[in-house]
Amino acid sequence: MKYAIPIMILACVAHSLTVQAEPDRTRPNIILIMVDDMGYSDIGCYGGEVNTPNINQLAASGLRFKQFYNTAKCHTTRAELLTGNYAYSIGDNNLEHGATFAEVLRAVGYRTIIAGKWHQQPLPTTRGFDRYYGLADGCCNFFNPGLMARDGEGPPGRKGKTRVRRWAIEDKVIMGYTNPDRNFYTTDAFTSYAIDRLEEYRGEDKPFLLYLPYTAPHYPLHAWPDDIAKYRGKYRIGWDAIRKQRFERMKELGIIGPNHVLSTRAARAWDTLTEEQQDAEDLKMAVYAAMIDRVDQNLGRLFSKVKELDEWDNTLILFLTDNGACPEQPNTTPEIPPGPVESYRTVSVEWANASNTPYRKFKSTDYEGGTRTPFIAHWPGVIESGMTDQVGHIIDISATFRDITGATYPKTVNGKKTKPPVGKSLLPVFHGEQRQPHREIFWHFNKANAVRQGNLKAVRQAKAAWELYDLKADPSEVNNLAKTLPEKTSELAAKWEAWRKECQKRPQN
Ligand SMILES: [Ca+2]
Repeated sequence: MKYAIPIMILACVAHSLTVQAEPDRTRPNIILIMVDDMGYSDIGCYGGEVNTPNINQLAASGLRFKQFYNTAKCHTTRAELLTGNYAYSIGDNNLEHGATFAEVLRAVGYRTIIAGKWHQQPLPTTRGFDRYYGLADGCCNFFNPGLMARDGEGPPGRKGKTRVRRWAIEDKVIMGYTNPDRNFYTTDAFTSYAIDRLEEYRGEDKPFLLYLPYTAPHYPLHAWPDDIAKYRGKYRIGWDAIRKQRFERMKELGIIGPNHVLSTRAARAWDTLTEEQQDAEDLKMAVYAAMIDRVDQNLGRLFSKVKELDEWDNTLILFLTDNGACPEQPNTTPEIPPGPVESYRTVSVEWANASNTPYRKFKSTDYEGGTRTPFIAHWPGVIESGMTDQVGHIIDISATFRDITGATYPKTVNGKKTKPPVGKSLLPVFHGEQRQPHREIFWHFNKANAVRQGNLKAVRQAKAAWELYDLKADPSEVNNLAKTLPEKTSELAAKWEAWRKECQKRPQN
């Protein structure tokens, strides 16, 4: 017994050293920016030709992740990002067994603001956010999310005649929101709301959390004419040339390495199109680029505000996309070209393929073209500029916030027990250290399934046979190893099935 006390003391000291590391600073402000359905290589700092100087500047003085993942779909990404747990583990549409990072951070004194796309039930104001403005639904018309035509305009383009989009201002739902101001455009409006809130809370003795999930560049293709004009004609070289150009630029930047190859083109060769078709395709991609350009312009406005408030040096900024570029084709106004409020158009499959250069496939699949996201972390004085190959996932973001602030994950939220979160803090990576990686990372959306263990990844679509890729030797997923390594393939498939069963277990209240 005489050694019991010293051993206990040693154990306590060891515990405090490993678990209760001091946070870097006293609770920085946090801005989490997410774009919607944007491909891996659209922005300049990841190899794209779209003009994104503000995001590029963030990347130049921040950390770029080369292997960071989302869930390949809008609402599941939001569920996992917000709660730090897998979507089907906590309730993918209502987060009923998870705590949002707003709930977590508000409990340690944060002012919590969201402007943009929520895509969950119920509203953010019931899930830890003090203030909300935006689209509670999945997508909408950028100029007029409602049903009513405004003076001088035709009826707003919509996905379907019966489709009414859920909008909200604070805790009030508005089914079909029409703003009479002809200068209304969602990307601008979300940013203005965010800037106004930062101004409103200027001088408040609280750090802020600003979650800014933009709806751009998700369809419909809507942009201001001046922004479209900057890109009109630039895409006449076609998707084959754009893919090659991006691939070379990504190699030059170091975003991809010597083992990357350009995956096979998704569909039509550009030179099989008529001149008229090529012109129509050029317009589609010009509008898409203009939408991303507009996000960047708005981030310039936001960053100026943060600097004016003298908060820039104490603000962690994260930027990512919620899933890969989208091949869906709900073109409900084929007779109206993309751009204006009356249209409802999408990019072609081939452009989505180019957006995901060099990776295969798209949104809603668990191939790298669906799940790999550009991810930039910027925090003056803490994060040094550079790039990292360390693998991360959006479930890690909530864990990172808790690690930085010392906040804890509540055991219950709104009377429901939470499941313990599975994300791991990115703070060691921010510090330039090698972190202990996840043993496995899992994906599941609808018919898309995948698991990554080290560099090996098993993936399948629509219950087809599992495929196996070595992402170190073959990051573009062109060489299926399932027949060469059948035992490993089966082992990973079994892990995925076991994980799926674990997700279905819900805590009993
Ligand atoms: Ca999306």
